Amino acid sequence: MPSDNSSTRKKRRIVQGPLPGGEKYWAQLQAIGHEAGLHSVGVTSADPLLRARESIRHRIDNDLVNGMQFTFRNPERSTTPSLTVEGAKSIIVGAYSYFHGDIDIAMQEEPAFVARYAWMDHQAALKESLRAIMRQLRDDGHRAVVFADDNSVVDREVAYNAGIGWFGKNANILLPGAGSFFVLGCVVTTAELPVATPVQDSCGTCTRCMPACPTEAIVAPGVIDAHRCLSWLLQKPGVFPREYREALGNRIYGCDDCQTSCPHTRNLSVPVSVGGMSLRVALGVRTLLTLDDESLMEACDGWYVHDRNPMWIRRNALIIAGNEALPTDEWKQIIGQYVGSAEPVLRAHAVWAAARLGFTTLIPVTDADEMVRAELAHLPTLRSNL
Ligand code: B12
Ligand code: SF4
Ligand code: SF4
Repeated sequence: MPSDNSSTRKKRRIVQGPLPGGEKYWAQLQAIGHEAGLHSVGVTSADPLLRARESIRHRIDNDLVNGMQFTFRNPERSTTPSLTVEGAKSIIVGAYSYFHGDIDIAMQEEPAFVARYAWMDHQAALKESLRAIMRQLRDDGHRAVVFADDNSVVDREVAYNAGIGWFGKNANILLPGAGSFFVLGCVVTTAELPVATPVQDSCGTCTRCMPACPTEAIVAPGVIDAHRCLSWLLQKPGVFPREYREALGNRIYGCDDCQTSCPHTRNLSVPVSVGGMSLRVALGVRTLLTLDDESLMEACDGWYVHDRNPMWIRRNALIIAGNEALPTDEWKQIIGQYVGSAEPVLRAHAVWAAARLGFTTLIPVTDADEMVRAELAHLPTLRSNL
């Protein structure tokens, strides 16, 4: 997802004399960030992120990446701010709350839950706030570019360095007194600014998030195994690992368990107003499985969907159906349609759902595709609550 790295040179004003920097200037920029809606604003140097680079290499070497690209594709670039913004001296980091309290949903059908960070486009709101700082820097003659959830910067590492929060054992950055329901982004700039001191660890002896993870994906404090993390498995193309399908429950995008189990996040989250915008807390599973391609992609707007192919959302929805649907005639018809799909991936997950719901007459003896045959050889038993 490219950020705001449109021609910086064009927008930068030519200013005579020394450019502003230092403590007073930083206080002014910080105030602009707060005014624009950022909960916390910090600053660090634009030096290479050597610890993050080492961690990324460690994840790659220890087979914890499971096909993720993001910052793992080009670790050198993602951890060298000056390769992204020439002459970069400082990184201003902002945190934007995505906590909207708890919302009751009344749905006519089985809900498929969306993790809080995707209830609305929080990244857009975050970037808008960061742009207020960027504009001031550019007006003053500095180079300045906004990044958020972009592969050019490791957001959590710069947030930690900028004194925004500490690294929780759940790998998230937790803000003192406010928890981790925050998206993070930054402005990489040529301005020279005073560097913050990192926040001290406040996890202490707590380890609650580790056993709270439904798939035991937190394999060491701060280390996530992407072979197990539901958040990644929902995005990754291919067969959803059989051993984690039941644990997926009714999640359709993202997972919040390692955060909702955290006492800091659960008790101290800072609610943010959405200004009349609607929140996408959950979508109906039946709806997801019956919409046409275009409407489905619209319903899931803003999500990372591999190759923008709605098939991956349907694959995930079929697993939720196997976990949550009741064995009614309507469901039999829906699952039956997917058992007859031209896409092997959908047939494979549909036979799994059919077995969970006890629709044995829908399940073929064999299939032309190897992936589906593998499913047929490992069918689950009827769901225990049916
Ligand atoms: C790849 C990625 C993922 C992957 C992998 C996550 C991971 N932990 O590596 C997947 C798809 C699984 C994922 C899931 C989520 N993600 Co994500 N993700 C990213 C992305 C694109 C890159 C992260 C990265 O580079 N990881 C590389 C590894 C090496 O970094 P790390 O795990 O943070 O490692 C650090 C720690 O280990 C620490 N460290 C070193 N030594 C020690 C020792 C101890 C004891 C500890 C505790 C830490 C520690 O230093 C390392 C280097 O910084 C960033 C955006 C970006 N451009 O940065 C968003 C980002 C990290 N994700 C974010 C969010 C919101 C999520 C989810 C909560 C979404 C959801 N609800 O499903 C989950 C949380 C899962 C989790 N527990 O981490 C936010 C985090 C906000 C925050 N407050 O921390 C980010 C920053 C996006 C954004 N701009 O807001 N994500
Ligand atoms: S996001 Fe969910 S699956 Fe991933 S580490 Fe956290 S609790 Fe585990
Ligand atoms: S649950 Fe405990 S260990 Fe995990 S991030 Fe929160 S405070 Fe740290």
